[in-house]
Amino acid sequence: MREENSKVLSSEGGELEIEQPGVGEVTTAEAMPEVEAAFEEIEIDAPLVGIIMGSRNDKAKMQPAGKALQEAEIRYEVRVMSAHRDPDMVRDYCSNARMRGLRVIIAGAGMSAALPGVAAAHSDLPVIGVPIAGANLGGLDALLSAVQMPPGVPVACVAIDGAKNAGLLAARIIGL
Ligand code: RP5
Repeated sequence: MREENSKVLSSEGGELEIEQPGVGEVTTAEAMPEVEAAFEEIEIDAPLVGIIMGSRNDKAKMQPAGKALQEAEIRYEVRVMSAHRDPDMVRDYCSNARMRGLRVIIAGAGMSAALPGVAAAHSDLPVIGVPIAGANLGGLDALLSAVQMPPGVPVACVAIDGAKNAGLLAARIIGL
């Protein structure tokens, strides 16, 4: 049995008394074990890490992050969304991330890699940036974009094409 605000919830079934402070009334509520079971299942299956990337073409470079998380038995999800091409999608995903149960966001992008910074602007979760090497500047463009964040909007940045370390770091953050 656990207390949550003014409610007393039981996982053992049976009728519960719910006292509402200030009202002075005592009402009864029927326990709904099936509903509680459904919520428990959601918690069990919910991913803890969101791996996002700016393009489908980044997938191969980002795969080691997923592999590291898989080896650490940490659930994750993968989404493609570009800070420049899909700004609304990035905003919605990142601002809902904590509510959905995510605890870390890994954001990989190449060229002018705004995705990690934009993710950190829309979420207070730890964001790990992965700068991805493009055709022209060897990833220096993406590295500087991810690492040169202004004070107040933190992004942890791994090496160019360093997705494996992003996965390992996310696992360490979750293990704190
Ligand atoms: C970035 O621009 C992506 O992360 C990708 O690395 C780079 C090029 O994107 P594509 O033109 O290959 O989709 O937004």
